[in-house]
Formats: sequence, C-alpha cells, structure tokens
Amino acid sequence: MHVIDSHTGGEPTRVILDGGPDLGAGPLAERAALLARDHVDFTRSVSLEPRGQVAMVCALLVPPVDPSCVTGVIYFDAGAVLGMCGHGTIGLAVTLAHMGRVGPGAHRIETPAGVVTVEVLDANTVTVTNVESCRLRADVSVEVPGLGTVTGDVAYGGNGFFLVDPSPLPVTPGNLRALTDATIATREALKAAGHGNEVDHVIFYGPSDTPGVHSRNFVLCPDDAYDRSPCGTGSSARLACLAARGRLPAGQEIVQESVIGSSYRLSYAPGPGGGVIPSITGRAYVMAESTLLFDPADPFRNGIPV
Ligand code: PYC
Repeated sequence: MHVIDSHTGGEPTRVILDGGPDLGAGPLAERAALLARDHVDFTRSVSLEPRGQVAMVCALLVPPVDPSCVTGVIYFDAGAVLGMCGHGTIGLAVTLAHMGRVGPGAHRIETPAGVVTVEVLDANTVTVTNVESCRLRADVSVEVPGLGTVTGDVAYGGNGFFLVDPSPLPVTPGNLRALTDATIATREALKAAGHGNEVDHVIFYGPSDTPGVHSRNFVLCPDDAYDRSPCGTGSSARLACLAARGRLPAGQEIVQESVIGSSYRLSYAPGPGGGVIPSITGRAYVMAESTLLFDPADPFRNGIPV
C-alpha cells in the first residue's frame, strides 16, 4: 500500500494511493458508509499507532463519479469516516501537485459531502472552496459535568460542529489536556441531549495575541485528538455562524489561528441554499512517501486499540 504523508498547519494527512478496499462505484456517500461499516480493521490499521500517529487523518483516493473531478476521496480518522476534511484537502492538493498529477490553478475533487474546488496557488499554498455550510441551531445550552452550562451553535461545514465562543477555559497550548477533557465532556453532554447525529466535532474559541488574527480555536476531532490546524470544515461552520449573526460580511477575509499557532485565511460567498460557500487558504508540506507493509503475524497490524 503506497501512501504519501503531509501536514497542513501541523495536522497530518496520509494520502492512500492504492491497496484500499473495493468500495464499488456508487455515490461517494454510499462508499463512505460501506467503509465505515465493513472496513474498520483497514481504517484503524493505517491511522492508529504503530503505523499511523495521533491525529492522523487518512485520504483514501477512489474513482470519482463526476468525470470533471481529478479524483474522489474519502477521509477518515481512527474514530470516524468524515464527510469532508479541509486540512486534508489542502494536503491532498499539495500531494497531487508533488506527484505531478495537478498543476497550478483550479481543480475539482469529489468528497462524500459533495464536490469541492482547490486552487493550487504554489507548491504549498492552496485555497479550498468548500461545500455550502450553514448554522443549524443557535445558542444551544447543555449541562457539562465540571464546566456547568455550556452554550454554543450547532453548524455544518462538511462535518457537524458545536462551536462555543467564548471558551469556558483559556485556549492556550499549555492547556491541551484540560481542553481535550472539556470538549469530550461537552460532546458527551450533547449526545445525551439528543444532538449526537448533528455533532461529531467540538470547537472552543478564545482570543489570540497574534496581530491581525480573529480568534484562536481548539478543535476536538472524533478520534479524541485535537486538530493541530484551525480545521477547514470547522472554519466553514464558523463562517456560517458569523454570517448568520451578521458579524462578518461576504467577501471580508479573517485569519483563524489554531491552538498551536498555525493559521488559515477565511472568507465566504453567499450560498444558494441560504448558507455560505467558504474559502479556506492554508499551507501544507509533504513529509514522506512510504510503502505500508501488513505482516499477518503482527499482533498490532490493525493498530493499537484505543
Ligand atoms: O480540516 O476539516 C478539517 C478537519 C476535520 C478533521 C480534522 N481536520
């Protein structure tokens, strides 16, 4: 199995070029559901340690249904198959450019959430135009053990998010353990309150001391790792919420910082369905080209269960 690893703002992406399971030729959302239902050993074997790493998001290349797309892709981490992935799409575009499969300019990529566009600006810089994103519910409050009442918006940006601004605790690199525990507890409280189908990521927002930055975020992913990047689909959900509150006009750019200090430039255009069409610009770097080996005698060939 050949893979190329990159990172986008510190968040890893493993592009799987061959050797994945046969998922047929149906719509990508159906193929993603098959991957989640029937191939958990495969998804864990490539994402979890010892072959993978904490926070790994994998990008399985599949033939697109739409022939105008350069590829289809299904993203997953160790905890879930994702509808879309923003940092992964930046990493994928940089990887395809590294392989000589795309040049500078615009290209379409099919994901389970829909077709997205990438604009390759240089060898490392990519703008993703995401699927239409929208706020689903404003000011949802849940009781979270240890935190009290936590209030946020439920929004869709290719994945489902609960966005809390301001964060109940400081969003700083020194606070990663407490932020992880608090966002997991918030996600569990949302599940218990019946929002489990709408939310699989939780984001807390705090101020940044970097000049020109709109805010700093901490993003909890389905595998309980935090996103080292500012999260492309989470940023899309954020744009939808800012637009719905009248706090950001269409076309105005903001900079979103992650908890480790990497950043995306964000803006949006009005969407046809009343939401927003997000643009996310970030940088990715290719780190490794590898052949993964799976020894049947290896007791951890399907990853170390977490
Ligand atoms: O960038 O959309 C994203 C993402 C989702 C999960 C990890 N990163």
